Amino acid sequence: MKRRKFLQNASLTGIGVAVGASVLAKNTAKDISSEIVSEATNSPTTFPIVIATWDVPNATNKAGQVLDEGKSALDAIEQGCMAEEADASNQSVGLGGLPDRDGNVTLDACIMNKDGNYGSVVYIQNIVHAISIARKVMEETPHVILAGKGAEKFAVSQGFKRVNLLTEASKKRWEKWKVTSEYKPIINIENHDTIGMLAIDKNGDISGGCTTSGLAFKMAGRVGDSPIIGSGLFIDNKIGGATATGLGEEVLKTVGSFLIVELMRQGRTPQEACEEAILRIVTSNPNFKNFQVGYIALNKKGETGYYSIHERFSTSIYKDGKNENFKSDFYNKT
Ligand code: SD4
Repeated sequence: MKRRKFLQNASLTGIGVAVGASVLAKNTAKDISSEIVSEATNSPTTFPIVIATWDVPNATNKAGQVLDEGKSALDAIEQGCMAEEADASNQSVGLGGLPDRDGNVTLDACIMNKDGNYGSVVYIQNIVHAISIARKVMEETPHVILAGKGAEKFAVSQGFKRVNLLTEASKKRWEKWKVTSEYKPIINIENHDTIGMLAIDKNGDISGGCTTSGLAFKMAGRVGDSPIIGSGLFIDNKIGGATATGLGEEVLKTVGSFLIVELMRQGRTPQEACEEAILRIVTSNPNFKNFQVGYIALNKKGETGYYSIHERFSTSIYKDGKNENFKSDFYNKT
């Protein structure tokens, strides 16, 4: 069982934190220094490239290998995400994901290809590879989203096996949580978390995917941003792509990934666009000190960006045969 470290913000009081005008002025997108980020990841571009949320070397390595074999960005996304879904030690994705407050592990995932097609599953249970079912929804059905029992039935009809996703380790965490039943956003889940992944293949075509078990101990029936087009993920093969991690409700309210792609369309770099999308959240929600959101983005030139509200967000990048993890710059420096 790998180490998992949950960091809770010391100021998790449940009381909203007022944001003074001076704080916001100090932290405008223009002021934020991103030179280190840019130097680290935006050296002259060769394709393919994979970028994913958090420290997920196995996932980016797998996706990178698929791309190095000459396969499509879509294949790389599916297989990269599958690596994380199969890893029971990642308690935020697939097998071993933390359950909702009733003890059910429910998964959300989506995938988007270079042609602007999209497939998604929400609130699916008992199937490990939600990302593959999302792809099947995109490729084998006339729909874009399947939910719950219908999604599970569709998965079984496509040959996927039913599996109990609640591992002993996740069950123990749930039983411990039930003692207080206190529901608080977790600022960071380092090491592993929801995986959002973007890839550009040797032809310069972009695809993306996002897969998660959602927020631990969520209300039964809750769906987050991850499977929702424009929020957890958006791809426009002419421009680039973006994907999100963190408190899905905030990403949904600001349609974060679509916003980032639109900002890139208007000429922002991926880094500037991620910073602006985070700024959009913190300026509209004075409670931002109590939750985390992180974005990653990739443009058509192969430039990458990443940014979060709080520290300790990171991104994994596979590029030029190297698989590296980079710490993200962040908004809340106070
Ligand atoms: C959700 N955005 O369900 C996901 C959870 C996540 O880091 O990304 N956690 O809201």
